[in-house]
Amino acid sequence: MSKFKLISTIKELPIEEGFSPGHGLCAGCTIPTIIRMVTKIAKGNIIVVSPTGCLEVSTSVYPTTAWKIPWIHVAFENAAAVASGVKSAFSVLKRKGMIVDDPFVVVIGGDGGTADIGIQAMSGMFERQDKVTYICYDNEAYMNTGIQRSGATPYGAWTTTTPFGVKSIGKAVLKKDLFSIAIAHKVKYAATVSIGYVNDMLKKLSKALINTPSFIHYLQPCPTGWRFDPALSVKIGKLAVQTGLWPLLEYENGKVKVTVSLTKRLPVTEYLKHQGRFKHLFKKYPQIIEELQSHADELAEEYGFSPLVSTPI
Ligand SMILES: Cc1ncc(C[n+]2csc(CCOP(=O)(O)OP(=O)(O)O)c2C)c(N)n1
Ligand SMILES: [Mg+2]
Repeated sequence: MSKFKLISTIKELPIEEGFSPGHGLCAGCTIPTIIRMVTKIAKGNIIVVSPTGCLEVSTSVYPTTAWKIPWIHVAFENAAAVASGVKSAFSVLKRKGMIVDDPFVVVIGGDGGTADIGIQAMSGMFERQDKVTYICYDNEAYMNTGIQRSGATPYGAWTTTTPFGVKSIGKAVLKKDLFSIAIAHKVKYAATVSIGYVNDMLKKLSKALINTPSFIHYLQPCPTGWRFDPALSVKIGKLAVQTGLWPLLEYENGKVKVTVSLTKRLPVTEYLKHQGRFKHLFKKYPQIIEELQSHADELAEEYGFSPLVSTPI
């Protein structure tokens, strides 16, 4: 990988595509964006492994495929294990002089496949320090099966399995912290990314490919499951960051640092109000909004963000 170049702007990306537009993902879904980025950064020298999820069902309907690079669909439980096996097979070919450059091996899976069903294989892969990058696109529920809650669904959110009602606020427990879980394994590199901050994302994807094992946690605004206008995906990705609910972080050389610091922090309502999955909080459960604000305030204190501003930026 000696010729590998760190990319930090869209202009530097090669023109060749690793993923074609003929897929069935929803309007406003930004999973294709991160895939196009990572396949371009790798200059096509990449093998992707995916568990089941929106990405898989929408890009590989027999007899078609949207993938222009080698892609393997496997079960939830073994995506990371399969990736480890693929990487070690190529390492052996390289050691024997049969290939010059072994490909980047990347798992791209949803939050259900990562935080819940596939976490054991991912943990093993990190613990063994296998040279694989794991990207979790986090749309905060089991979306392709009909919007069921996952371990990554946020506090207070409606899903079909966390309905709101007289006695229910929606999901009653907090979102699982995948970034910290990855760091606890002493991975070489981990980062959180957002579609609202594309250059930050490009830099982090570049670093993640060459500093393995690595973990990228991508907040994936989902118009269908979060109930918002598909035109707003990028705006919602930005608002998640600007309210302090989705801090843009990076872990390398054993330290966590903030990559986009907030000089103007918005109230969490600016993020919540666009999304139907939080509508009941405004009508019936204002105390949950206050709790979410306190959570954002705690994160702001931890990461040194500014006090709240009351008007949108
Ligand atoms: C072991 C197993 N359990 C359940 C399923 C059914 N199933 C298919 S996709 C899916 C949800 C995946 O959620 P996530 O990983 O968040 O991906 P998304 O659909 O949101 O993209 C489930 C439960 C399955 N295929 N295999
Ligand atoms: Mg999901």
